Amino acid sequence: MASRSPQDTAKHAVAEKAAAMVEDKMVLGLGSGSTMRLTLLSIGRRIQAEGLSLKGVPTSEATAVLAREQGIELVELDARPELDLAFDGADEVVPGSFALTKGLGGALLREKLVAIAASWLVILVDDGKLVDQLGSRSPIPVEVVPFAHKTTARRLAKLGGEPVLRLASDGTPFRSDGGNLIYDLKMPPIGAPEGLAAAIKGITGVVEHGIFLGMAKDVIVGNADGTTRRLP
Ligand code: ABF
Repeated sequence: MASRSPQDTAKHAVAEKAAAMVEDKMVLGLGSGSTMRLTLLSIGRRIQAEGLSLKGVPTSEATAVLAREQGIELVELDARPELDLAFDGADEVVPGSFALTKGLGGALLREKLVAIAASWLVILVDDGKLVDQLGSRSPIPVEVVPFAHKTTARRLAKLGGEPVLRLASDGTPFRSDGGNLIYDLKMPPIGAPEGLAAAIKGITGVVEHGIFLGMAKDVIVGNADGTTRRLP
């Protein structure tokens, strides 16, 4: 078996820890990204071994496919608007405030809808994602409607950053699962994310942004040596 990179070791450790939090009959929020993929596989192993019966709301088509393969029954958020527990990855986490940047995977709108619905949102990251201020290592993804998106981008630029239209691997504009475009807003480190979040949300044409404030209840961090820690 090929040896794991330190980051992979950390992600596997976090995934195991998260899967251990799941209890029979829970309705879960299921985030997206590579750490979530490993978490779904770990949950799948528990379903096989222990016969757990679980339902889940997926935040992306990719997560929906994998969750179903693991034996998790998919449900609509409208049918189960209160989730017992949700897991998701993140691109940046500020220890202390648990402010997050999310959305580099392109699923930020559904991720935020699920995060808000969860009684307990657990964020799963390797320790490279910890930052003092949002914007330090990641741009802020902003999902916008395609209509007049360049005009929306010009308004985003007035907030002091550089909006870059996200492209798919074939060079065409990336489309979210909802059919929208994403601008990655490169910002200097953000001292007051509340103000920026409100300003972005106030621009007509913006559907949602990747700043998540006051949503995470728990952050589990994976270390390169395969240990994990919970942020206080
Ligand atoms: C989702 O996947 C996103 O909000 C975030 O952009 C990304 C993190 O992925 P990974 O676990 O692969 O770093 O959670």
